[in-house]
Amino acid sequence: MSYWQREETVSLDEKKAIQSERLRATVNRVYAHVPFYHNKMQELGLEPEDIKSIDDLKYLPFTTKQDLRDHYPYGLFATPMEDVVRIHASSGTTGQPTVVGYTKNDITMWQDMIARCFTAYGITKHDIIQNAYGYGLFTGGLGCHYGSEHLGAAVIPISGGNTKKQIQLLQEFGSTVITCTPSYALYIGETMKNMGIDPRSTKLRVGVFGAEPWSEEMREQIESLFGIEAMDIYGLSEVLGPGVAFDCKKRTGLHINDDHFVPEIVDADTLELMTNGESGELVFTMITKEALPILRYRTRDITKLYTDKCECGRTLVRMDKVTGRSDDMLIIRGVNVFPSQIESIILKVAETAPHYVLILDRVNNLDTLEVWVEAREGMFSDAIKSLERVEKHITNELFSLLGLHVKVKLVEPRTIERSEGKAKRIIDKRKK
Ligand code: DLL
Repeated sequence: MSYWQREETVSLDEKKAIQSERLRATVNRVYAHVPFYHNKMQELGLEPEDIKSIDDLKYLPFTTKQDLRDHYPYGLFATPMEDVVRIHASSGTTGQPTVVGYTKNDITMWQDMIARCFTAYGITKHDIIQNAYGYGLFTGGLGCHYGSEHLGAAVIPISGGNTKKQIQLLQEFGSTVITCTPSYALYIGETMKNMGIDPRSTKLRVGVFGAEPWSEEMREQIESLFGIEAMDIYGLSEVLGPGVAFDCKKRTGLHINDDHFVPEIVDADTLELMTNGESGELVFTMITKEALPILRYRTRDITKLYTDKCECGRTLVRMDKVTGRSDDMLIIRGVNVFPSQIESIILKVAETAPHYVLILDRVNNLDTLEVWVEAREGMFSDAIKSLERVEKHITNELFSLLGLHVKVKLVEPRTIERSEGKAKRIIDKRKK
């Protein structure tokens, strides 16, 4: 078993000591340099000396995306701009983008976090990495790029999109690793098939997929489509970008790099701390970031934490695969539904392709949910009866999982919009 850094396997006592020291330093710094935290801590009657160890994390104030927006663009930075060497921003569908900054040390740390993930996936300097995450303000492209170089691998900076070119390079440059969103991987595989190219015929052996929720069923589909190992990478711009957490080969959850980002799980409504193994909103405190150290950032991602040691030897805390965000959770007639739950049912059905969209509407003051899913090639020439049979089967499966009647519509192959980055799976007509 190989690791990138010693900190991945330290004893829990040593980890606690590392975290406590780093937290104290961070709290001192933000108190001195970020008026937002200075004021918040004063309101709570907290002095930096009150935070003695990681156990005192719970006394610190939370930070939300709105707080970042309110201090747009650089108001929460803890270093002067002359020390900032990189700026990224998350697009966000509404309002201002969220701006994040990095010092030289932050970039070095980020490279190491990516190298940790890639090492756990079995990627080495001998690999050729086709980096199909978008380059630009999005953290995916440059984050994985610098990490790949740091590892010593050869990175192809193709960015997202340009699917025919992706396929050409996969074939001609001998890429052994591809990094992109899982939905884009499916799209590349599908395009290869349409061009008469077997997606299993390339040298690819590992895929590094993240930036959006994807189910275990989606993982199986991608693995069998390309004949590769599909590994999960998690992260968010406000905390770092890609590289906050990663799958290991044991696949018992994602290891969080908790010597840099300390996780907590809270009840999203009451903000009460949950115990390990309980599901709730993931919160991160960045204890080594220089430019933008955020205390108790509410991610909106829903997951659980596990502290027992993984068979891989890492002592980094694990979290469940993130299957949804609290703001993506659909509340349909009082029932909480995550798109990923629907995905896992659809992908088990042989007659459908892994492309779907959820359409929400309100009819006579009642929420309705329709699931449009593509039929596999050839299905549409079948009798209407067999289409109806498949629709009914999915409706029944969804009913037994969710207790909710969902209208399922099989649509013709290649009619649902494909994505080159994060997939858009929800059309909410109620918001109009
Ligand atoms: O998506 C960073 C990233 C780039 C991660 C490339 C992995 C690979 P944001 O655009 O700020 O950052 O979006 C962050 O995406 O809060 C999750 O809701 C979701 N997300 C990211 N990775 C995963 C994953 C990047 N592996 C938001 N599984 C996060 C599920 C994920 N959701």
